[in-house]
Amino acid sequence: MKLRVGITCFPTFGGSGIVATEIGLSLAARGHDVHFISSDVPVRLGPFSANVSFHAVEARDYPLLDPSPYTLALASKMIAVATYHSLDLFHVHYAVPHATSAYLARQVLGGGPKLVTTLHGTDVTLVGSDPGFLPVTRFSVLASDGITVPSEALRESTYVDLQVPRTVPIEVIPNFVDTSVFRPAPRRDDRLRALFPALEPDAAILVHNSNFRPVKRVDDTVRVLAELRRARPAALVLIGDGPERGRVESLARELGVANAVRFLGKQRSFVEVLQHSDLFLMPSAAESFGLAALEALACGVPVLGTRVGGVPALLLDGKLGALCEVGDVAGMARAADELLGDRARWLDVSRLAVAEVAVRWQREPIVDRYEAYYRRVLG
Ligand code: GMT
Repeated sequence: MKLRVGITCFPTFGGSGIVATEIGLSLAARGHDVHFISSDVPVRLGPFSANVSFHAVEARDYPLLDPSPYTLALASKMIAVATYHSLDLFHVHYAVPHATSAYLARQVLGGGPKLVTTLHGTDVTLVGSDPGFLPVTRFSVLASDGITVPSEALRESTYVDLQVPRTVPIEVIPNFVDTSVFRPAPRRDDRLRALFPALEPDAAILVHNSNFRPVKRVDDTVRVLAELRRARPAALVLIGDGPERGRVESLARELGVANAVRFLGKQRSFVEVLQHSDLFLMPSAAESFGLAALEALACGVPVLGTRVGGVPALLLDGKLGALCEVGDVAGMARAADELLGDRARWLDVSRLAVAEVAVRWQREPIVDRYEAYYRRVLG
C-alpha cells in the first residue's frame, strides 16, 4: 500500500535533517508520496523527483509578533498539507518544536495523520530537558503514536532526561549512510595537500565535520593536532561552521598551528575530503549517534571519538578507530599517533570500517525498518 508521509526537519546541515531527507528520498524511490514540510529546502534534497514535494513554512511578519511564532506557522502548514494531500503520517525529526507543531495540527484536524517522532540528541539531552522546554517537549513526545531514537544511549537518556515512563516503548532504529556516495576513493592520492603548501610530504591529514557548537568541542581537534605534531607531521581540515569557529581560529594561531589547519566552512559535498583523509576526529561532549563519523567510516577513514552516548557502539568499542575520555587531549594525540604510525593496523581498521558499515548501517535495510515501523503505527 502506498503511504503518504509528511516529513518535518530542520533544513540545515545537521544530522537530523540529513537522516530525515534520506528517509524521504528512499521512500519516494519506493513509490510512496513524500511531502517535506520545513522552513527551507533541506540541504541534501536532490533534483526533482515525481514523488517528492516541498512545502515551505512561511514566517508571518507582523509588528506584534516578535519573534515570529514558527511553531504555529509550522502547525498551520502541516494542517494544510495533511488536508490537501490526505497524509497518513507525520514523521517529525527533532522534537523541539516539531513534535509540538504536529500535536497541535492533529488536535485541530481532530485526529488526522498518525505521528512518529524521531528524537535525535540535543532535543533530549540539552534543549528538550531544559526547564524552559521540558514540560511541552515531554508532553508532545508522549502524545506521539510512535517514538524512535538512533541509539540505545539516546533511548536511555529519553527515559531519564525527558522523564518518559519506562512503560512507553521507544524504538531504536540506527542512522545510516548512502554507501553509493560515501565509499572509499578508488585510489587515494595527495589532493588535500594542495590545501597546505608548506606541509611535510608524509604528513597525516586529520578531518572533522560539525556545526561548530560548544557540544562538539572543536577546539579539542586543534589541541590534538598541536600535540600530535610534536610526534609526527600532521594537518587538520575542518568542515562546517557555527558559533565556535572564531574561537577555534584564534586558538590555532595561539598554538602556532594555523598553517596546518584549514577551515573549509559549510560544504554541500565533502565526500572527497573524507576519502583522502587519514583520521576523523570527533571529540564531542555528547553525541547520540555520530552521523558525521559514520560518513567517515563508510569512506574507510578510522574515527577517534569520545566515550559518550552512542559513540562507543558506533565505533564497536574502539575497533573502528579509538575511544578516549572527553577532553583528554593528550590521550587522543597518543591514540592518533599509534594508529597513524602503524600502517598495517590503519589498513585493517579502514577495511573493517567499510565492511561493518556495509553490514550494519546501509540506507535501504534501515529505511525498511522505518517503513515497517510506520505500518505498525498505522495499525
Ligand atoms: O541533536 C543535535 O545536536 C542535532 C542533531 C543534528 O541535527 O545534527 O545531531 C544529533 O542527531 C544526529 C542525527 O541523528 C546524530 O548523529 C548526532 O549524534 C546528534 N548530536 C548530538 O547528540 C549532540
